[in-house]
Amino acid sequence: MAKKALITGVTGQDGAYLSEFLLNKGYEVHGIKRRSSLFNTDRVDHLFDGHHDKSRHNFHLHFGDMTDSMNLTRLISDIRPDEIYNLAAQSHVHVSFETPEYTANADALGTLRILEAVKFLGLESKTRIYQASTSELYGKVQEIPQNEKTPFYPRSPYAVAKMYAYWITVNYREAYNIFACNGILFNHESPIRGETFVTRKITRAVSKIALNLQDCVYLGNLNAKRDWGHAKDYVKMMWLILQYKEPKDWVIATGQTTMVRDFVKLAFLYCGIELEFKGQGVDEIGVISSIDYQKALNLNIDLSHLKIGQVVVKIDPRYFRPTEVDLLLGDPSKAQNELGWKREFSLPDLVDDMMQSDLKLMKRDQFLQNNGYKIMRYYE
Ligand code: NAP
Ligand code: F7E
Repeated sequence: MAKKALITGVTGQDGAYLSEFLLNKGYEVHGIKRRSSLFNTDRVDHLFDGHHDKSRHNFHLHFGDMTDSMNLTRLISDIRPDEIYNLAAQSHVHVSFETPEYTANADALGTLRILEAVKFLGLESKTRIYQASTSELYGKVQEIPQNEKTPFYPRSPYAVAKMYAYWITVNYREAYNIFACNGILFNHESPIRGETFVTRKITRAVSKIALNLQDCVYLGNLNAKRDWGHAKDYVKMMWLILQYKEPKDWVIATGQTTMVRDFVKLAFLYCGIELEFKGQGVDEIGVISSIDYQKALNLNIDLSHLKIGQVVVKIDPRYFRPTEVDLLLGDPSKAQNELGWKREFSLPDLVDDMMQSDLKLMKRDQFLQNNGYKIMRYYE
């Protein structure tokens, strides 16, 4: 019998990669998606063959919501999963300042609803639970680097909600003997990262600037430092965490930290554009300092519309947060020693992967624009 996995947040970045990973391992995968007035399954459409094709029946989607206890309990009762990966969340830190109550409901109480359903249904000894915890728990960091023992100091409604989820997971493990684990994952990105997280916002904007579809990108705090890895490497760790001999909480990180400003430089450099930053605070600007036209031509990009000295990065204070997390740097030693955590993607590999994908998408937009179609504006 194939193992059954239930993934909340299946339509998100991690949900999509994890589904692919588990299907390749022979799992029967069930995902919970929200009803939406527009299609929201872009990231998993390639895995879904519809309800009527009997040849590939390992991937199932169910309507549901983290704010609906009855719905979650019924789905868990019907599916009786061996493993639950609780990935669903209002996951945008900045947005959590605008929607703090909803964020707490989905991210904190949503986790409780999953745990309580497993207990209520008597599945404590059958169902293992992975909780998507986060480096945001460390917030105003109490030590560098951060490990499993570093005290938490959350700095946003998102992080505070995730702190409740972290501790309720620990509590249900200790109180009811449920195999429930926290993966404290540091930032992980990919070509299918949500468009308003900073890495994807940058790779999309740089691609548009290189293709003459946009002049300049507006960003917030360029000094923030993040420990960025590739989501493909991280979903494998979610699975390994649930295969370990005992339930524990784990830091998954690269052990390297990079400033937002340097990520911007790497993304431009991919297209042959070198940047220098001038000025300070809200007046800081990113200026083109050299152009490698040949490197761009090798990517089939014509940079003749760009000039040395042109400003392509500006600051917009609307992207500043009321309280910021300045520096995250994870210490993944425990996962390296006990889970065998090793990653395939370095930071330059990640930038290359994202830039390659976004250039392809933006070339499609360029083609549409040249043929008279209006390109959608995205809120960033
Ligand atoms: P994501 O792309 O934002 O995906 C979030 C998923 O949750 C989406 O499928 C979303 O559905 C779903 N969702 C949101 N609210 C929901 C609700 N009320 N009911 C049901 N589903 C809901 O996030 P991600 O980057 O894949 O991250 C996965 C998880 O890991 C999240 O819990 C996040 O907080 C956590 N995490 C992420 C990172 C990271 O760097 N990516 C690091 C640490 C922890 P829609 O598609 O309909 O919006
Ligand atoms: O911001 C700065 C911003 O929104 C990273 C989520 O997946 O990872 C993610 O949270 C940094 C911050 O991710 C812009 O101020 C500058 O310091 O990409 P982000 P995040 O807040 O780190 C953690 C681990 C999670 O758990 C979350 O779910 O970049 N920044 N300028 C900007 N950020 C955004 N979004 N947009 C800007 O224009």
